[in-house]
Order: sequence, then C-alpha cells, then structure tokens
Amino acid sequence: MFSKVLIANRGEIAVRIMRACEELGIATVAVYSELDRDAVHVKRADEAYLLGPGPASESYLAIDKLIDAVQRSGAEAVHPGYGFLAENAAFVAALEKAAITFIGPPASAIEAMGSKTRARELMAKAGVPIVPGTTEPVETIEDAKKVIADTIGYPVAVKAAGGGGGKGFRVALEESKLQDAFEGAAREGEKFFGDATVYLERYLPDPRHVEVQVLADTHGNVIHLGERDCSLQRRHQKLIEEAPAPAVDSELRARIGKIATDAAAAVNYAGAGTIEGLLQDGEYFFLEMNTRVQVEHCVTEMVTGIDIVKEGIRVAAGEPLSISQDDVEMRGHAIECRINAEDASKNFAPAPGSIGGYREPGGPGVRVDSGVEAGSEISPMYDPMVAKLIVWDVDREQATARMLRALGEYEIENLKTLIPFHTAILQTRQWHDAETCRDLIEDRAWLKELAFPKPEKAGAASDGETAPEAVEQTYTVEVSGKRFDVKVIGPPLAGAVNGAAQAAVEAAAGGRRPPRRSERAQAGGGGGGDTLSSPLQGTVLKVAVEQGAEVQEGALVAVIEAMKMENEITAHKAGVVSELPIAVGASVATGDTLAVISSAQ
Ligand code: MV4
Repeated sequence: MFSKVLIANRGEIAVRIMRACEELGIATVAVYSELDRDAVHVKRADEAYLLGPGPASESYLAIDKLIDAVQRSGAEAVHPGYGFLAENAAFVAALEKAAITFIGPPASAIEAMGSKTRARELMAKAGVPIVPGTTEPVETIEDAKKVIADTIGYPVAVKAAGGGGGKGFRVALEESKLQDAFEGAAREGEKFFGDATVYLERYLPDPRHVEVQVLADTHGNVIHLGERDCSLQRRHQKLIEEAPAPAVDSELRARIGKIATDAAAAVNYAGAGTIEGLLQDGEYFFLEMNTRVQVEHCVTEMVTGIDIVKEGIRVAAGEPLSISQDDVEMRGHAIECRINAEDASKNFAPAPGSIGGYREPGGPGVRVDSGVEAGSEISPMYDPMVAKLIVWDVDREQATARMLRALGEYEIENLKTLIPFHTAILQTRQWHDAETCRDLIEDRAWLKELAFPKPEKAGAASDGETAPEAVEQTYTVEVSGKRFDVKVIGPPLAGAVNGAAQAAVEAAAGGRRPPRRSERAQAGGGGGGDTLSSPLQGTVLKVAVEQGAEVQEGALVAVIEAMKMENEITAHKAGVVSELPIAVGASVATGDTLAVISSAQ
C-alpha cells in the first residue's frame, strides 16, 4: 500500500478521498490555489502545497505544478477525484513518465472512452448494446440526412464525439431542424473539446438515466455494484440521484450489470468507473463510460456498504479487490441531493458568496460529504456544488422522509442553495411516483415559488422585542464598482457600514438568523426595482430581447456563459426594456446591470 498520496482536487471530493486514505493508513497531501488558502480540504490534509492563482488553468489543471508538488512531498501516487484532470490521458502519461502512480484506469482506457464514437464502436464489437445510430463521425449535413433516412429516422440526437455529460448534445425532431442541431453540436464540440466531429443516435423520447458502478482490478476481476438512477437533472447537471433505481428489478440488475462489466473488460479497465446508459421500456443502451469516481458514488456506498474510493486506491496499489461479485448485496434505499450554491428560482443561476453560520444535519442514516464550513467563501471560479447530502433508509418512501428531515436540519446561512428546491421536489406526486420530474424542473412558475425570502421590513420588531427607534440615514455605496446612494431606515448604527451589517450584528447578538445574502444585497441597494442585474460573472452569449420591447415576467433576456455553463437570465418583472447595456461577447461582472425593465404604462 502507498504511504503518501497527493489529492489533485478541491472541495468535498478532496475531503472524501482524504478520509479514505486516513482509514488505509496513508498520509495525505493537498494542493490549493490562492483562492483556496483557507479551504477545508487544505486544513484536512497532513501537508499542503500552493499551486498558483485562482484560475484552474494556473492551479488545479497545471500538470507541471502538480508534478512538482508530488515530487516535493514525496507522494507515491495521485488521486484525481472527478473533474479537473480526472479524465485527462496527457496527465496520466506525464505521471507515468515521472514514475508516479495514477489512482485510476490506464491512459488507454481513458482515451478509448473519451472519444464517444470510438467508445460506441468498441462497445458494439464487445456485444454491449448501444443507442442505435452511427459509430463513425458524420461529416456533413447531407451525410446525416442520408443516414437518418436509411436507418435512424426522426427524432434524432446529434452529439459531439469529444463530448459527454450532455455537452454538445442537440435534438432534431424533424429534418427542418437538422441543420441547427448539427451546427449547434459541432460548435459546442469545438468550443469545449476542440473537436467539431459529431455522430448521430436515435433520440429516445422518455428514457431514464441509469448508470452502473463497476470496480476492476489488475488481477482480472471486474464486478459491478448495481445501478443508480440519475434521471433528475437539469441542463445535464444531475441534481438528485438514488440507488437502487426504482425501475430496475433484480433480473434487470443482473442484465445491466453484465453489460457494464463486459464494457469495462473490453477496455481493460482498472479502478472505479461508471457505465452510463438509458433505460426505456426495459431496454438498456450504453451511453458513455465515466473513467473516474463520480459525484454520486455515495448512494451506491450506502446501499452496498462498500467503500468505492478505498477499493480504487487498493487497485492502484496493485492489490486485488477486497470483495467479489457474490459479496455484493444491495440493501435499503439511498438518495443524494446535491447542495449547490444556486438559485433555482432564477433558472439555477450560480449564487456564489460567503457562508455565515453553518451546521450539518446528523442522526440515523444521514451522511454529509462537504467541503465547506462556517465562513467559507464560494468562489464563482469553481463548481458551485458545496456539499452532498446523502441518506439511507429501508425503502424509498422512508428515505425520502429522512431526506426531508435532514434538509430541514441543514443550516447554511447567507448562501442561496438548492435546499429549498430539494425540499419542494421531494414532496411532489411526481417524485413519489418515481417520475423523471422533467415537467417540474422546466416549470418556471413552480420554480419561482422557491424564491428566497425578501428582507424583513427594516426596523420592524421581531421575536417580541421592542424595535429600537428608527432613524433615516443616507449612505453612498459601491456595488461592483457602481455607485449607489442608499437610504437606510432603521435603528441607528454604531460603526457598521449599512443597515444590513447592523442587522447581522443584531441577529448575532440576539441569536436570530442573520439576513441572507439576497437580503443584504437588497438592503445595500444592489439592484431591485426595475434593474435586472447579473447574478454572476461571465460572458454574454445571447441577448434575447431588444431595447423597447415589452417582456413578460420570466421571459428570456440573455444567456450568460460562466464556468462553461450557459445560464439563462430571465425578466424579474413584466414591462418594457428601457435600457439594455449589454451585447453579445461582452463580459459582465456580478451585479452589473443587464437590463432595466420599466413598468408598462
Ligand atoms: C439521450 C437522450 C435521449 N436520446 N440520448 C445525455 C447526457 C445525459 N445528461 C442525458 N442524456 C440524454 N441522452 C438519446 N439518444 C436523453 C438524454 C437526457 C436524459 C435522459 C434520461 C433522463 C433525463 C435526461 C435529461 C436530459 C437528457
């Protein structure tokens, strides 16, 4: 076994891997960017090395800096977690050259599965069922039309060959929509993966996303740990995952388990991996393989009792898996809710900020994998997932009740998270009936009900206290460099900069909840009224309205790309777009005015 491992990641997955190392008696090395100096994963490690500035390209993705940190620390192996360099064959090759062990599959398996057309071809040859379509790239729209007419038919999915996880995925319901879909998928493929190649699949209208966890070692053992259902996703971001899948019985489990182990064996896989697939009417089709540990591995751990991360480390150290297929039993039901710093009522816009008070839920059957604590800063530079809440109980219904209880216990002050979204969706008939909930996730009116509470009236008495005398004071503040004059009506301040700060001081003293970030922003004068301000920093991809146009509340105003995600910004009220100081390609900062919407006369 290794004596020291470097974890080339941050946040909850870095902490998760450190826990596994500790239990195996392995010393841990963290790496961090300048933005993460105070991060939990850094404090949790036995030692830590600064990589560089905040942008991932200069820190968590900088291969030479990582190798330097490995050598300085004397670690024998690197665990990549998920994201960043986890599926980067060049990184694996660079580690190999430096005689450092990569805790993951061989570079050849990453490469084989990285090209989706190559993967489909290999899988078809290995007898793994793939979604009907092409295994070769489709060069032109004319070629696509011919293949569709001859074999696939409409609707058709156009996907980027370098893609995965829904990036570069477009649907054409009929031939008139094919050009848009083809060009859109190619453009996204080029943008995200530097590869404009696309392929075609029959579009399945209402499948479930069912994936199988596999473990393989270098002694010829390939086993599966059953499946997870991850159908509840939005714009290909999974939000809730569960195991077992409600639509899978033990017979189907054995069938898709065999498909998954065949798929892994075909690329000489080693370590932990996932076969993602679509399940429709009892038919299962291979979609892609994720050659790493996944965010949602925890639900499988909860129902099987097997530590997937530890098994992956054992395999990388050359040991055989500690369990065989016959040892794998699924018991009870587990659900995972991703706790993202996002505002579901605003189209799931990222909502970075700093956490005030913080308390995680506990009690029977509750697991929290988090990378934050009180005072943590959630940077717009990284993924907005700050924690995962996982519960186990004997069946789906009781697991749901337990999740609702745990969500209620979770206290994350000042930050907007998906907790209200999860709480709402788990109480719907659709979730109860194990539907994919697609209708709800796209339902703007329903999501709007999840808006974060507006500030309490300033100066109003609460908790039965008598309100201190209200005074009116005017302050000049700058919000993201824009000057505002704000009037604060409330009790007099003692050294605080604004009413919100005072409210926080008061709340702390009186044991009340400090105002949420949204409340502070509004008290500070940052937006509100007619101004639609940007909830995030990014680049304007699309402007969907014109100046002078009349818009309905909830209408698309702009699309802003941040962290390679497209975020739809919608009108916060109905009215006329009287100002529109944005253009495609422009950069916007958090708080910048995107539009001014005046009430229609
Ligand atoms: C599909 C599909 C329908 N037909 N492929 C790809 C990435 C993953 N995020 C889901 N993906 C899909 N691929 C074909 N040929 C539908 C989806 C899909 C989906 C599938 C099951 C449950 C929820 C879904 C949400 C969005 C897209």
